[in-house]
Amino acid sequence: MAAAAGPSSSSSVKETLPPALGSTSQPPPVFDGTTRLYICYFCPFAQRAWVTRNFKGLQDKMELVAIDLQDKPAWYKEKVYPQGTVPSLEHDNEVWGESLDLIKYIDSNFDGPALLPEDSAKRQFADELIAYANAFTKALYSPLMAHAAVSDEVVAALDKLEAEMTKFNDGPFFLGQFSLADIAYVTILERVQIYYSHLRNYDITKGRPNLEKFIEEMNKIEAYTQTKNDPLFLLDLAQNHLKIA
Ligand SMILES: N[C@@H](CCC(=O)N[C@@H](CS)C(=O)NCC(=O)O)C(=O)O
Repeated sequence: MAAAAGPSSSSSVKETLPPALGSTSQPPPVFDGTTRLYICYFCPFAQRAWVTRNFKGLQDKMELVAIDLQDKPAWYKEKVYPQGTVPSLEHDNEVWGESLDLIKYIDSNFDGPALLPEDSAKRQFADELIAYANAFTKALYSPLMAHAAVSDEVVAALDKLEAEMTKFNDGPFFLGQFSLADIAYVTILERVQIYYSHLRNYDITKGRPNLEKFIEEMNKIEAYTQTKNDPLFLLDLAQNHLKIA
């Protein structure tokens, strides 16, 4: 299947991103009716919501507010999202969070191309894949944070994704069409590919052609590529802040 083209794919102009707000920045006029997506430019969870927004062509309807997590403004927790994490979405006088819930919320409540298939078997599989995304993230990050070798659990988690990608035999995406399931994994894969390559000399795509093709096709989708960071910057950030090694 050819790369899916979201509305943002028609333009190669990179959106001008607002500067990240820190502890001395004024808050936006919260609950004034504007829909705002609070993110951090380097956060894989926030990136899921950001890709969803871009793919649905919501750039003009959902304002990005970038938070500087290294100098977090107190008002973010006090006025916007008591959990204090990104992403969160201010919409209709309420604030929604948790990236995997949020991407479903954005898909269901806003215009733009549907990011879940109609087919009920595929929808059920999408739910299963999305539900597994946190466990996958933990499986891949844990050995890096524990400074441990590539474990059987890492290999098994990657092999599981590789196998899931052929379930409906219409790749390169999990469900034939580009969907929330792809968004749930791609921002994590982007990072672990860099970390494992640099820190373990381990290529996560080696012997996993579906995964390799998936990453290749994702890199043709502008809604995603516009949210990517420099690989070495991500590596440095994770080494310094997550203490991965
Ligand atoms: N389970 C949450 C995790 C969100 C999360 O942990 N985000 C991090 C940034 S990557 C965060 O906001 N941390 C709070 C902080 O650094 O103060 C989700 O999926 O939305």
